[in-house]
Amino acid sequence: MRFTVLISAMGLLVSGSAGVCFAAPIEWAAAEGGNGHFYEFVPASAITWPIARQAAEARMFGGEQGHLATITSQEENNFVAAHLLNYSSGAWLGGWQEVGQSPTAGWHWITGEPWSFTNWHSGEPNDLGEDELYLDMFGHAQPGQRSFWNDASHMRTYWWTSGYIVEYPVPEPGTISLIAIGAGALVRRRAGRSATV
Ligand SMILES: [Ca+2]
Ligand SMILES: [Ca+2]
Repeated sequence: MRFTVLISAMGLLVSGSAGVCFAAPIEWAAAEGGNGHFYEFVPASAITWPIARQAAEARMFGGEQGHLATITSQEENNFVAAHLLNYSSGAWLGGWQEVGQSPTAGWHWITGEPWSFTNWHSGEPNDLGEDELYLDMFGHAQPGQRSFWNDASHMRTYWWTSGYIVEYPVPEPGTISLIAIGAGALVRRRAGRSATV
């Protein structure tokens, strides 16, 4: 928990210096029943699922490559919704469906994890008007539907999807302490600078 707070504080520093409101990766810690993975919401309006997937896989944290988040339990869904959706009207996740299936069949996670847990909103997945083969999570744009899932088209962008959620595996040993040290140095440098002006 203490570590999560430290990383979150670093996220605030990052957002403050960049002038962009988003959080740095936060840990779903084992002490909270989590898997030790890190998650972040990346704002990107008018982005399609394939581009979001590429962008997620280009990101690194703790020496590990990211990917669109794979939500394989209610607890993981709850964590993501609680910690990341405040920034998002909705977000792409790492689920996809084979072409030519019924709306509910042929779904996979991009990591190859079993497709066993789902959190579809009522009436979803529905292939609304066309094949909708890609997964998004509703956010604050739809208060009554927040944290529930929708199938959507890879060809389109959506007003309720303002970015994507990236998941990172457990960091490589030693990388987090370096990040923490870097954050501490940044705090000291900023504090010193503000004292002189
Ligand atoms: Ca996952
Ligand atoms: Ca749909």
